[in-house]
This record gives sequence, structure tokens and C-alpha cells, in this order.
Amino acid sequence: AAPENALAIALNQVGYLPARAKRASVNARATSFVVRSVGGDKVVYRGQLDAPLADAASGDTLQTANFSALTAPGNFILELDSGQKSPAFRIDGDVYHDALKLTMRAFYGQRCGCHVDLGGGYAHPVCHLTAAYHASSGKTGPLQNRGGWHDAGDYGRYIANSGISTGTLLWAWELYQSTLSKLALQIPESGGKLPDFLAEVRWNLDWMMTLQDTDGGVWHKQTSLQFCPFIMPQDDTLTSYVIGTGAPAYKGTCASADFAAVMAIAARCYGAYDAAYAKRCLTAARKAWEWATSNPNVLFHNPPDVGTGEYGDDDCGDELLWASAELWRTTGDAQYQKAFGAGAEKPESIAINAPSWSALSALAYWTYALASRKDTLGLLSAIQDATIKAAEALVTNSNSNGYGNTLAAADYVWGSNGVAGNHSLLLLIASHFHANNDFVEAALGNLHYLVGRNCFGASWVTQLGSQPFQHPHHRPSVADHLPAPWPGLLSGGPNRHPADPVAKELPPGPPMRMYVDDQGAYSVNEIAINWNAPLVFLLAAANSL
Ligand code: G3I
Ligand code: 9MR
Ligand code: ZN
Repeated sequence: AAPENALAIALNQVGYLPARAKRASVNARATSFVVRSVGGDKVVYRGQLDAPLADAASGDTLQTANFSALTAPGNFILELDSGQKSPAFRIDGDVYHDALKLTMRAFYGQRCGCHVDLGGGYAHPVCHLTAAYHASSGKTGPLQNRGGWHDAGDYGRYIANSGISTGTLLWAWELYQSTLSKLALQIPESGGKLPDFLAEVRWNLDWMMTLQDTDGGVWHKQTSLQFCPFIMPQDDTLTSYVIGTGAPAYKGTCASADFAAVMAIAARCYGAYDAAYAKRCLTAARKAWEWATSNPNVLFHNPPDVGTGEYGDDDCGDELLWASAELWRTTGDAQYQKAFGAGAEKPESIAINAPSWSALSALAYWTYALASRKDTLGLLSAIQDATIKAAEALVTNSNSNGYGNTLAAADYVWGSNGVAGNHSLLLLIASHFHANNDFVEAALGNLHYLVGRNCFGASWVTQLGSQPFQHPHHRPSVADHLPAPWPGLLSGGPNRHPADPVAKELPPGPPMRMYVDDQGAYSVNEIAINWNAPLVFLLAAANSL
């Protein structure tokens, strides 16, 4: 028989939940397939392939093998009548448990200012303990602060991206607490008073707090002036600067509003375990909101001497809307509802787009709708309807795409795998408003895509699945010289606008093809906390079904 062939038969290499849809995308000329148990070699399922269809996103001509009716737990391979075999996969009720642990534990791996040890040699001593105020921050001199998660393949820490990442994780906590409160992460705080999940998130919250000035405003980021080479974090001796917007405000509106939103969520999540901490979060949130509403238009641009990630955004209205909605949900104070009402669209104009680091209005509307407070603004049904409409469009995409993901051609941007994760988040919120199995299946369809059901037959999560990608743009993974990259990290994925020297060498092609597993290709193969976070959210949901 032909060897295992992830390119001929692309499927979720982790596996499937017994009661859920199971489809493989077949890029080979065949008519039928069987599923065999691994070891026993017994045929447990026989099926016919659907007629071939051209898939625009990949340029592939694909047939579908649907084996949803196979519900018995076990380890399997799928085999075509033309001889090709799929990678092995599992069917079981707990099939996504390890994936959830791996992808959440990856945040521990991203910790800054901490001795990190994931086991297996994936370790580093404490890093980045000394910092300095950049002239753009309005302060001078040194600063001792620590903490946070390294943003991505670089060692910068950016409030905007911390904001959506931390907010997404805390939302996962609120919606899937019964699953996440049991999650054992083997982190330094394990066994303490916080559940591991909240302890990991607190590592980042504590760093965010160090970027709040005494007047409530929040600086934009903490990075070196330029990116360091491919070295371990403890070897990066470039000065880490607190960087702001310059005179006269120094802090930024987007950063302050993002911070306010996240701290308001934290005030809800931590209260049951540590009331004093929750109170600190709420006080910090209120002060940041005051600053942002009094300084509604202070935008960030990299100062001339700074070349690290900009996370620039020319509209902080959605960040402010999010902050007001979260503060209202947490406190019920009229001033926050009033601000939310003033910033919200008229009911008939509300449109829901999946969130991203620069576009947060969906989180604002959803938290308003999830608040279980009196909807005196009359927006609730418009928010729910717009969300369901957006979810239905994603289901349509999922059903027409050969690899079953929800991405339209225009969604293949820098971080498209994060877009897929956020589409799933949208679908799961929609299913919360209005139970609909199609929404859940389309959300899971993106999981299948991310871990194997794609035109590369690759899992885009390091060390997950039988054919995981190997060369993330991730400084520790390059600098440690270990054979495999650090575990649990999601690649940014295909980008139809390649923007680095390696990806720019790719021949132009269909959007899903615009990807290469190369450590230099940061516009398609970097990892980032805001891409892992919605994947954790999706896996938390998948573990709660
Ligand atoms: O959404 C638009 C799309 O409508 C348009 O057609 C297309 C054409 O250029 O652009 C799309 O926007 C892109 C945007 O990402 C999508 O989120 C921008 O071009 C693209 O430049 C932008 O890239 C950002 C990148 O930094 C460069 O600034 C990524 O979002 C962002 O995730 C990434 O973040 C970096 C940090 O700066 C530094 N740390 C690593 C991190 C991850 O790579
Ligand atoms: O490593 C950097 C990565 O985190 C950023 O997303 C990317 C774009 O800002 O830049 C990477 O750094 C590269 C820099 O921009 C140009 N010189 C080479 C650096 C490492 O590849
Ligand atoms: Zn560090």
C-alpha cells in the first residue's frame, strides 16, 4: 500500500468527537474509501466519495469523504480505493483535551520575566527585568517591571494585542468555566489559590498594570527600539522601553480603552478567588476608562527611532465601546451604559464582524448582550440578529469551501489562522444566542482546517497532530537548536499579501497557497498570542460540548 499521505487525504490529525461531523478532503482520483482501525486493520466504515469540485481558495480539485456516521471511539486511518492512506486520527469524547492543555500552556512558554520550563528542554531563565522610559512616554529614567507574555516570535509586549488576547481568554473562562477550572497546566502557580487557567492569565494582567500611569492612562507598548536577532530571551540585552504617544498626552486612547475593558472582565473573573485583586482590577479599569473618555483621540504611531510592531489603529471608537460595555456589565453603573449607548450604532445599522486586535466592536456588542442586565437601550435583539446573520454567512462559506473552513478569499491576511479562530468564536457566541448545530459544526470546521484539513495536509499547531509545521518565526524555537519548535503555538497562516522577504518569493497563487513553513517568513509563519487565544477559546468550547 502507498505510504501515509496527508496531501491526498487532509483531515483533522487530532481527531473527532463521536457525535460530530467527520469529513476529509481528498485530493486524488478515487471513488470510494474505507476507515480501518489502527492495529486491528479491521474495516469499520465504508463510503463513497462525493463528486470532484474545484476549490477556489486552494486551486485544488477535491472530493469529500464523509464518515460522520462512524461514532465508535478508537484510532483509525482512512484509505482510498486508489491506495492512499490518511494520517492516523482518533475518535473519542476527550479527543481535544490534550490540545486544549498544549495551546493554553503555550502562554506559559511565552512568559516574560519568568523562569519558564515546559519540560523537554523547552526552558529559559528569567528575562527582561530592567526597563526604561522612552521619551515618548513623558517620563525618564529606569524602571523595574516584569511580566506579560512575549507577543509573538519577538519579545515585545503590546497593550493592544495583550488586550484582545487576554479578553478572549477571560471570555473563555466565563463561558466554559466548568471545563477550564479543571484544566491542569503545570505552571509555577499550580496548587495555589487560583485555578491554573486564571493564574496563567494573571501573569499578563499584572504586567499590563505596570503600563498604567498614575493619571489612569496606559502606555502603548514595551519593546526594544528595534527587534533583536534570533536569540533566547535572556540573551536579549537591548533596553526594553515603555513607549507612548509623545507630548502632550503620552498615553494612548486605544491602549487605555483596551486595558479598561480587560481589567473590567478580570474584576468579574477573579472576585471568587481573590476579592482584593478583583477590586484592584476594577479600580484600574475605571481610571483607564476615565482617561480614555477624556482623551478620545490620541492615536499611536511608532516614534521615529522605534521599529518594533506598531499595532497602530486610526479609530479607537470600538475600543472605547468595548470598555464601556465591559464596565457596564461588571458594575451596572449608568454612566457606562450611557457611554455605550452614545457610541453604539442605531439598532438597524448594527453589523457584526469577527473581532481582531484592531476591531473590537463585536466584543462590545456581545458583552452588552451577555450582561443579563436591563436592556434599556433596546439593542439586544438587533445584536443577536446581526450575530446570527454573520454566523449564517460563515456557515455558507464553510459548506462551499473544499477544506471546510469559513474563510472567504479576502480573509487570507496576515494572521488568517487567527481570523479562522475568531470566526469560530463568532459562531460559538451565535450558538449561545440561538442554539444551532450548523454554527457549532462550522466552528469545529475551522479546528479541523487548522490541524490538518488544509491544502498542505499540515497541522498549524506546533507539536500537535502527525504532520505539524516545524519552522515558526519564533525566536526561542530558532535559538534553542532543539529539533522541534516550542509546543502549542499556532502559525499565522496563509497571507495573500506576503510581506516578508521569504514569503515574497512564493509564486503568486490562490490565497490558501500563500504560505511557507520557513522561520524567516514572518508574514505567514510567525506565531502570536492573539492567534492562540481564539484557538484556546474554540478548544475550550469543543471540550465542553
Ligand atoms: O485587513 C486588510 C485587508 O482589508 C487589506 O486588503 C489588506 C491589504 O494590505 O490588508 C489587511 O490588513 C493587514 C492586517 O495585518 C490584517 O490584520 C495589513 O495589510 C497588515 O500589514 C497587518 O499586519 C499586521 C502586522 O503586525 C504588520 O503590522 C498584523 O495584523 C499583526 O498581527 C502583526 O503583528 C506583529 C507585531 O507587529 C509585532 N509582533 C509580532 C506580530 C505578529 O506578526
Ligand atoms: O521578528 C519580527 C516579527 O515579530 C515582526 O512581526 C516582523 C514585522 O514587523 O518583523 C520581524 O523582524 C524582522 C524585521 O522586521 C526586519 N529584520 C529582520 C527581523 C527578523 O526577521
Ligand atoms: Zn522577556
